[in-house]
Amino acid sequence: MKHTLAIIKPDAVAAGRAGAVLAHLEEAGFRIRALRMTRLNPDQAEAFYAVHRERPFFQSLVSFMTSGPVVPMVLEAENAVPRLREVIGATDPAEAAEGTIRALYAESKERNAIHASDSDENARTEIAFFFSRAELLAL
Ligand code: FUP
Repeated sequence: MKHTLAIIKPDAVAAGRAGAVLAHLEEAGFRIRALRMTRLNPDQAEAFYAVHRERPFFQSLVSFMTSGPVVPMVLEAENAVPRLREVIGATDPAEAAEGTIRALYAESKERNAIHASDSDENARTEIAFFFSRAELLAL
């Protein structure tokens, strides 16, 4: 699978790091194939993170993800899903490898700068969540 979904989260956008994150992704070899800036409402954030609904951090995560604009995008590379997971680093920036996006730009486990799909199946679902079939036909 050549495509995955990334979201630059509200902390990184608010900190003026969206451009730096995009540059990091391009330098890591990803092609940006679709991209927009949007702001999620609570229904959208809850639906996107539905698998985490029972987790103790769920409401806080929804509140954070709706706190400001986000930048969802479709990225292309060979083995896009595992490759992007490497480039973003661990969920907790304290555990993220040096030079990864989260090591560089994340503030905490919640305010961690970027989302990336964690499986090919989730990548398909998450890409379809943000981008229409018409937009994706150009890919
Ligand atoms: P990841 O796939 O690395 O984004 O991590 P998870 O799927 O485990 O978690 C999804 C999101 O939940 C994270 F990006 C941030 C949030 N989260 C918390 O806010 N607190 C936690 O303890 C764990 C995750």
